[in-house]
Amino acid sequence: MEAGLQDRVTRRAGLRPAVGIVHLGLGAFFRAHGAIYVAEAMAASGGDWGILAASLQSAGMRDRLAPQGFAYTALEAGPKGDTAQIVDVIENILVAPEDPAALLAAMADPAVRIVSLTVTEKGYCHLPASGALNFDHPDIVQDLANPLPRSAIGYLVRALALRRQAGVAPFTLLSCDNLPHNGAVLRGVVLQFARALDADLADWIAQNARFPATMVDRIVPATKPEDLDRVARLTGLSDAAPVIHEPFRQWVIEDDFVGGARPDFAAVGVQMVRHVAPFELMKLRMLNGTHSALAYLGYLAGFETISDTVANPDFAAFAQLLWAEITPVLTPPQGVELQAYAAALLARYQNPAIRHRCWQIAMDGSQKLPQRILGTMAEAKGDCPGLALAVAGWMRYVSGRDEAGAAIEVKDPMAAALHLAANSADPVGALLAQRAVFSAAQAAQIDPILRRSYAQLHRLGARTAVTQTLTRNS
Ligand code: CS2
Repeated sequence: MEAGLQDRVTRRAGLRPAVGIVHLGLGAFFRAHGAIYVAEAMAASGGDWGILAASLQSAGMRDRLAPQGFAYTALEAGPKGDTAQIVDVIENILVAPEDPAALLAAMADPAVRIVSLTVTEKGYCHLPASGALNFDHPDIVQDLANPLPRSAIGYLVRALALRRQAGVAPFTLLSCDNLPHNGAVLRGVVLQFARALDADLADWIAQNARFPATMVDRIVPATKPEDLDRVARLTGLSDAAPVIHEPFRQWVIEDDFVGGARPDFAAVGVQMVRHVAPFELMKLRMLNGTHSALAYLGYLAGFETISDTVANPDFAAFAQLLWAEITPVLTPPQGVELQAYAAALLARYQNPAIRHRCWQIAMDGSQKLPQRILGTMAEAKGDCPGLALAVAGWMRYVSGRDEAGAAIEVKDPMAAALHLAANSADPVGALLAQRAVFSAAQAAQIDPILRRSYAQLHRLGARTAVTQTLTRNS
C-alpha cells in the first residue's frame, strides 16, 4: 500500500500565507483552475492569498481533504500522457451548513479581500432568461428571513453587512461561473437581495464593492473512483480527492478589484483586461454551446463521453457545422481568430485522456441553454439546423427516456416541470412555453424549426439525424 499524501505534505506552520481569499463552492473545477493560478501567483510574487474554501452543501470534500492537510494532486491528462503536481494552497475548509456563523465570520475578517465563487449557474438563484433575482427561490425566501444563510447570495450580503457594521471595506466579489456578464449578474442579484434587507446597505455595496467579470476555461471532469488508482499509480501516493484536468487553461479577468488588492495574476498568464464580454461570449457559445449540443446528442446516440462522441467522424463534422452557425454572429475578442479557436476546441474534445461524461455536461440544461445556444439562435434568426437539433436533443433528453426506452437520470432544478412538458401531447410547444428558459419572442421564432428537428430526431434517432443534418447542409 502506498504512502498517503499527508505523509508528504508537511504543514509548514508559521510559513503559511494568511488567508486572503474565501472561495464559495469547492468543486473540482476551482481546485483545478483558480486554486492553481493563486498558488502560482503567490509562488511568483508572494502575498497573503491563502484560500479558505467553503462547501455550501455537503461535508464530503472537507472530510476527504482534511486528513491530507487540504492538499491534493492535480493530474494533467494530455494526449501524450499524465503529469501530476501537488496543490497546497487551501488553508482550511468550512462546511457551511454545519456552522453558517463561522463562515460569515471568516468572510467578515478584514484580511479577506476577495470572495470568489464557483457555485454553478443555479447558485445565483436568478431567472436565467432575465438575470433578475428569483425572490420565490426557497433559499432566497429563507435567507431574507434569517440571519444565517443557505445560499451563496445570502452569505455574500450578510457578510458584507457585518463588514459595514464593523467599518471594514467590502471584499471583491469574483464570479468564476460560466454565465454571460457574470460580474454584472452577481452584482444585480446581490444588490436586489441587499435592497430587500436594507436600502442603505445596498447603496454602500453598490458604491464600494467590486464585481469584476471573468471568463474561466479548463475542462475538468468530475473525479471518478478509478481516477484514485490512476493518480496513485503515477505518483506512488494515495490521494482521497485528486482532480483530473486537461493541459489547456485560460482565465480572463476584468481588472477591477477593491483597492486594487489581488494576487499577481498577470505574472502567471491570467489575462487582465478592461472588457471581458467578448471573451466570455466566445467561450460560452463556442465551447459550452457545442459541449452541451454534443452532450445531448452524444448521450442519445449511446456515447459515454465527449471524446467518444467526437471520435465518430460525423459528430466531429457536426461540431464543425455548429461552429459554422455560431461564428457569423459572434464578434471575436481583439486578436483572436475564431477558426483557429474552433480547431483548438475540437482537439481538446478529442483528448482521449479526458473522460468527460455527456451525462455530466447534460446536467442543468435549463440553466445553461439560454447563454450557450439560444442567444446564437436568436441572433442568427433561427437559421441554425445544427443548434436546433441540439435543442431538440435536450427536449428528448429531459423526457427521461432514451432512444431504447431506458431511463435517463435527469439532473436539473426544473426537472419535474420539464419532465411533465416533455411527456405531454405537444412536447415542443410545452417546453418552448417554459419562460425561465425561452422568452415568448424566441419561442415564436424557433417554433417551426424545432418542430422539424424534434420530429427528425424522433423518427431517425440521434446518429442518423446528425448525419442527415450534415448532408443537408454540406
Ligand atoms: C461544461 C463545462 O459541464 C459543463 O457544462 O460545458 O464545465 C466546461 O467543461 C467548462 O466550462 C470548460 O471551461
